[in-house]
Amino acid sequence: MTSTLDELMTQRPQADFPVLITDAQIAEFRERGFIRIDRITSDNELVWLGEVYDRLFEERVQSVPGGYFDLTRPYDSAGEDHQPQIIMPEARYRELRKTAFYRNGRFIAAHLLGVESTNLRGWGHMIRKPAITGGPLPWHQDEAYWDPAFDYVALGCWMPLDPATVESGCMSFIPGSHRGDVRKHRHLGDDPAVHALVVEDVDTSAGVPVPVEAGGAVFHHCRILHCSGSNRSSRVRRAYANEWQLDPVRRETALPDRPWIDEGKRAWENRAIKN
Ligand SMILES: O=C(O)CCC(=O)C(=O)O
Repeated sequence: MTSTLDELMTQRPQADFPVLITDAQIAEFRERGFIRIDRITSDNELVWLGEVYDRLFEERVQSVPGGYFDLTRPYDSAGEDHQPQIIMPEARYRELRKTAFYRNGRFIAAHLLGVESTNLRGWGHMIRKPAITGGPLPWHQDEAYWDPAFDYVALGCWMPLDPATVESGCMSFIPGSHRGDVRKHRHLGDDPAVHALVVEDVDTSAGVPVPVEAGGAVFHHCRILHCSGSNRSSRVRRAYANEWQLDPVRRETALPDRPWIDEGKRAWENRAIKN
């Protein structure tokens, strides 16, 4: 008999998987804006997380209101999802905060950002690229999704649950681009009802694909330019990320407006009214 999600949560394996971070890796992160590590979790936890992940997507779980949507199609589109995302699964399933992936992610993030780990807040998201039909996620900066009235000290810790290769849709990064400003973005297809943002005017020829084994991870700065490819392979590419950040600090002088955020909010609210 297959377990329910609540039953699966009680089967979480021990989170005993210590990791180390070296000075050289910290220097690399600060210079290039990202690093890859070979392993962040145990084999057992990877299997368990895979079962949890599959079940969450099968049931299209909304851990927070509206917390399941396709990233690259208008909200509420009918038919097969191209790139569904689940936001904050740990808000409902607290066991996800006790994993080696979560704990090690926070530990490494604190060293990379040079802050106390107890001051870091984490929230998760899961992105699923189905075999063959899973589309690309265009070039963007994570901070472009966030309110420009605040300053952020933040990074993402992204772990694939299947090998992330160039063929299956690994991420690519532009080394050093995290030192720049947040660029002008727009919604994919110029449709604010599509969640994914695209950066304008970027020379993507400097992009470096970063394949990662299942259970490895990439840490990337919230301003680095990055994207992921489509999944041309015959198996799903599952990824689970936690964003780690200090509490955002209100800026004394605002950064340039990010009109795409308000456009997206309006489209999101219209969607909520429709439902
Ligand atoms: O999972 C992906 O394909 C992309 C994820 C991403 O862009 C991110 O976590 O910032």
